[in-house]
Amino acid sequence: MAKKKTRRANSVATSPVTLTIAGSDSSAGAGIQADLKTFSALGVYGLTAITCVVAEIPGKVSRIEPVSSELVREQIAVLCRNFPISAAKSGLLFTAEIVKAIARALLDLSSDSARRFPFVVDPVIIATSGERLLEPAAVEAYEKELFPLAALITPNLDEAALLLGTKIKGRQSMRKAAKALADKYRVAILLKGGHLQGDNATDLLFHRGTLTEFSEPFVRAVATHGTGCTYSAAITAGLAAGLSLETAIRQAKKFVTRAIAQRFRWTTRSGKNLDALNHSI
Ligand code: PXL
Repeated sequence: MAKKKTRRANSVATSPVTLTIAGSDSSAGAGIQADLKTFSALGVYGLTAITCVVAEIPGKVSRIEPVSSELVREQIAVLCRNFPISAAKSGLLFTAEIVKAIARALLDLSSDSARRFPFVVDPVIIATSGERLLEPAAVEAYEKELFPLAALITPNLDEAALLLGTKIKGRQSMRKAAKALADKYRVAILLKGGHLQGDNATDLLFHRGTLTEFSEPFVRAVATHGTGCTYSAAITAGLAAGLSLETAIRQAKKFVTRAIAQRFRWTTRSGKNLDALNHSI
């Protein structure tokens, strides 16, 4: 990742530029807020295109409303026309119409080859808490329009099971699923096995016919959300800084593991724990 430099007062800086296209999480542990904090911690400048606004606390979504698809598209268009974006990611997109608007905005750019950048798609369908976050019709729009534009797709086990229409249980079926997804969508797949509890959280990258394993100690933290957002944002930051896919994932996995291990905790008056990732690590 880019190093943070100590600079004299009043000196102009430049930095790799990233873009996140995602939802706003009012509790700021996931979504756009997690992405921006991750980008800052890793020394890249983050731009944002907001897709929807979520009123929530960790573990409980209270209300979601979309931004108009025209406004989503315009945010992406003005940013891409003007900033030297090196890598982008998507997070919660909420509706099929928004998924399609994003695909169109990115396709408009790709006719200009100078503006092409790696695009990491975190297919946010189901939150860590098990809550469904994406309208069902949007899955088909992802498959037809957005996955073909991706350099990497990062499903968790529930999302992978939904995309493949199978159950994924155990290491062997995880390997099969990563390969099946890569074959189905013809793109690199990072299948996150965090929800398969064990001593390690192991993820599998299937890329150009090769399977690579990424393992870090599993941190038992029940109430954290935004781990997937943080992970894909950290990968995007690494790609923007010029790292290979493997190195970007390896460093990102270490970053998200530390952010969980050093999480914040507050207790509500009713005795419930509110946990949030710590991105300032
Ligand atoms: O963690 C998934 C997620 C992504 N994006 C937004 C969210 C959440 C979970 O709550 O609110 C905006």
